[in-house]
Amino acid sequence: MAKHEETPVPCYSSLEAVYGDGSQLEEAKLRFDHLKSKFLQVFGHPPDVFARSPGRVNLIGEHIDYEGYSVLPMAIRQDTIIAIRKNNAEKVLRIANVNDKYTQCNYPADPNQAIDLKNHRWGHYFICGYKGYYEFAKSKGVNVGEPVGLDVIVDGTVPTGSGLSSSAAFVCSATIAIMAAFDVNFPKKEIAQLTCECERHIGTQSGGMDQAISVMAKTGFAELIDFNPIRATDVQLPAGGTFVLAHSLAESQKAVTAATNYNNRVVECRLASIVLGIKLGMKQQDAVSNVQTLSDVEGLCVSFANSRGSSDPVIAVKEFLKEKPYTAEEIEEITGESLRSIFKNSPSSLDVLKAAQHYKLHQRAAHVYSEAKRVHAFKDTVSSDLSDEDKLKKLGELMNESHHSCSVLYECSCPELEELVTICRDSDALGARLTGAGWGGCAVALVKEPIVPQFILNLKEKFYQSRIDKGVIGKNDLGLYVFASKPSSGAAIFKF
Ligand code: NG1
Ligand code: MG
Repeated sequence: MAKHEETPVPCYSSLEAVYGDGSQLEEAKLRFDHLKSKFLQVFGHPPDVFARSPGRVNLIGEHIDYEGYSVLPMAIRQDTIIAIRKNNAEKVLRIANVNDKYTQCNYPADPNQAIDLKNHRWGHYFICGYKGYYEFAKSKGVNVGEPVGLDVIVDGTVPTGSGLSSSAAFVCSATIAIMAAFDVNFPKKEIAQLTCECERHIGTQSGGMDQAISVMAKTGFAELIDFNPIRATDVQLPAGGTFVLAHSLAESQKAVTAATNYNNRVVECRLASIVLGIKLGMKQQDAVSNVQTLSDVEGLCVSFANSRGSSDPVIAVKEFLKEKPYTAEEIEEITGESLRSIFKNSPSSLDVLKAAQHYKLHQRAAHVYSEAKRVHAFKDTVSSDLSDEDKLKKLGELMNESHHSCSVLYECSCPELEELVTICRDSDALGARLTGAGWGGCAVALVKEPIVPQFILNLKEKFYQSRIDKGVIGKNDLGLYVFASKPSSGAAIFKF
């Protein structure tokens, strides 16, 4: 039997295969019916085909996917569904949304168009998928023909800016909808790779976690995702524990703040790896040309650690990267090349250099190497012969350590997330951490199943009530911001 990731995105003629037969199915039926009638109303004809792709919660392994390290997310039930139809009459991509907050975006049907990053629009994410499809199809020798118009309506339930990957749910669903409209399909792992690459058209130098889990998830399992090449291994979580997601109500606008947040960290990691490479014996020029990520120099770091009787790459970080932030001049002194020249081919990195005061190489590298280890400790704990109770306790501890590292070393938390994580722990979570890119968005807490209702009540009382009173969120909307989540299924196509 072909491996799950080698098979194409499944195509169904009914919703049950994805949404089960419970209350989720009823909700899905309403959404798909609404999407269909809205499509007819906006475009004057029904859609041809639908695609869906879910958001995700990352359980552990934060800000390490782009450094080449494995991560451990699970898909959530919230997703993006898209209705699509080719429109041969006009060479226009008309992208509408069921939510009036997002006004219709029109783009030319031109796969080579540049995305206007200075004017961020929600429809840009669709164009990422559009460009990605053409780039990939051409590389596969598919005869793509002349571009045609596309009519599209989007319905997303993944809260935006919440670290639950609404962006990847949108990009993956868009790419798969476009493929379905053109009647082509590819193995899931290839779609995971192509969507990872094409989401970078939005200007963030993201890793591939979100797209990989959105495309390849399976009901009932979290997945250990490896990169280069992308691979997913099922992880069956121990019985008796539930992951609860809670929104800090601080929105993280990653596409807009990339130069000081997300891309800044990618640049710092690259500089940390080049400096480590040089300190560990590489020629300056070799390091600058060949070292991209901390995983590229891990071998050197481990060899050094071995000489000190350890196998922990953090030993090399402690030895060779000073804790005090580096100035650009200090790094240039070590590399023998200007930072502008090192990043000359990456406009978004040049934006980082313009905005940066200094570079915290020690802290970022220490986070990445230690977080990469925690992911494997998490996976090993799950498959160990400990009792479920002991497993859950250990997983909670690893989540707490991960949060500490994100907060102190990677500095991707924020006051609201700190408050929320503390409240989760005070409310008897086994562990709690920020999830996703951070700087706002959600926390994920591991909670013993029987206390979940009480846990949610505590969060309501200690975190949300004052915000409800101030009108930050509506009193009936709490369920949108705090909910228990089970591992849900990955991308799918629907033809009815
Ligand atoms: P979110 O939380 O969806 O913005 C981002 C990246 C991931 C990963 C995490 C941090 C994108 C599309 N995704 O996720 O690749 O690096 O941050 O672990 O930018
Ligand atoms: Mg995102």
